[in-house]
Amino acid sequence: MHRFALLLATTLAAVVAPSAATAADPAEIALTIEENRFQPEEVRVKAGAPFVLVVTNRDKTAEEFESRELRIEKVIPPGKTVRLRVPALKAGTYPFVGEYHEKTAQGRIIAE
Ligand SMILES: [Cu+2]
Repeated sequence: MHRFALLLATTLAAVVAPSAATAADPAEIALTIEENRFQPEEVRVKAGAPFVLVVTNRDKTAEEFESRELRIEKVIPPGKTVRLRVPALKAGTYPFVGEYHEKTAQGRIIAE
């Protein structure tokens, strides 16, 4: 049976203080884990620019965000949000999974 509740994940622009003269903070990309799936399952980012994945686990069990390609492995407790800094990526596709529910929790980052 298909779930059709699509939560629109918002890409939050980093808030930069008006006086900040340095380069903008890295973009923040929101990812939600719900019913052991990522939403969205596909994220597009600019190649060559670091960013921050802001991952919220709405499930009642822990999940582990894991990507061999990104060299990230991080447990996200139930109900918590974790910020994962991702360095600039070369153009390409970088799969990730929720290791505790690998059959359903699958996604990818596409750097272009
Ligand atoms: Cu793991």
